[in-house]
Amino acid sequence: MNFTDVRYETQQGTALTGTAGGQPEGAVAWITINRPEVRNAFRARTVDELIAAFRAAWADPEVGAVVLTGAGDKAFCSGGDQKERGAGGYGAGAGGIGLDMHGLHGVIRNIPKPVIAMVNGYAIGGGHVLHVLCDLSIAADTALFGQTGPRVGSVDPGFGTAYLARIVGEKKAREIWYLCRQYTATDALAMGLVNRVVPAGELRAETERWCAELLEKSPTALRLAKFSFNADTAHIDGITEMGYSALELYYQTAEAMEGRNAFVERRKPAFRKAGRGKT
Ligand code: 2NE
Repeated sequence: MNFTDVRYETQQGTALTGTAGGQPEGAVAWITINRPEVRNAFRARTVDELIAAFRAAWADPEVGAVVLTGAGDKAFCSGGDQKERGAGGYGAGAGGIGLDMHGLHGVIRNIPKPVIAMVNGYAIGGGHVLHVLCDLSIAADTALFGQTGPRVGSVDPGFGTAYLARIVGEKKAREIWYLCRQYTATDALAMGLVNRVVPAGELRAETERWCAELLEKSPTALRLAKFSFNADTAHIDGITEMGYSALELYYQTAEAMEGRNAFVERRKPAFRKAGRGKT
């Protein structure tokens, strides 16, 4: 697959920062969402490329850790591209809403190698969900976190909601989803949403150090640990399937389109006035 929206690179363990004392075997796969002009929002093609990139990392026996990040210094990912979204969803991609979110969430969870989210800026909406699903998150002190669904007429059901609650607790997860506020990296660290916060200029080096440590560990033990953690939340997969089916129907309503239109037109939405009828 030719990548236009995503960059895929591998870096040998011996070239990582923090390897002076050792020689980590293997390599790290760097997957970068490359749409900085829209704060690294994803469209159908981006999601398909991300899935292909994760599969490439999965298939490469040299790769022992994967890093997901965004291009530029403003955003990790701002979720679904609202300019591509209509009443039928996001276009021609797989999945009822035109984005194969279920496929992407599945490949992040099921790739048998640790995935680190290197959060270099906004992690918002469906982009926030991506970092939540990664095994570990390392954030720049400039990063901002939050969900926007109820503000833009959307929701990320299943892992986007239920798995977030596993991480930060039910009360906090509901606050994040219902109020659609933005949280600083310090807030995120305090609620256990990220593993580490560093000055923006040190983000890459710190992430490389974590990768170097991972490469020194037994790949099979890491794989078993990851699948063992996953087993406890595997049932959420079914809710995700059903939730995206419901989302497909919701996107066809005037209420949902009002949220999307208000974002694009840079105004406050009037959900009740729009009503729940079909567009
Ligand atoms: C990310 C955020 C907070 C950044 O704010 P700021 O002020 O730094 O930038 P600005 O001016 O809002 O954005 C810069 C450019 O990027 C575009 C903007 O429209 C703007 O374009 P121009 O006016 O320069 O032409 N842009 C940013 N985010 C975009 C997006 N998601 N889609 C399309 N264009 C986008 C701020 O931009 C923000 O809040 N963005 C929207 C976040 C959002 O609501 N995402 C979708 C949530 S729903 C979702 O992701 C989802 C789901 O719920 C279920 C399934 C799949 C996906």
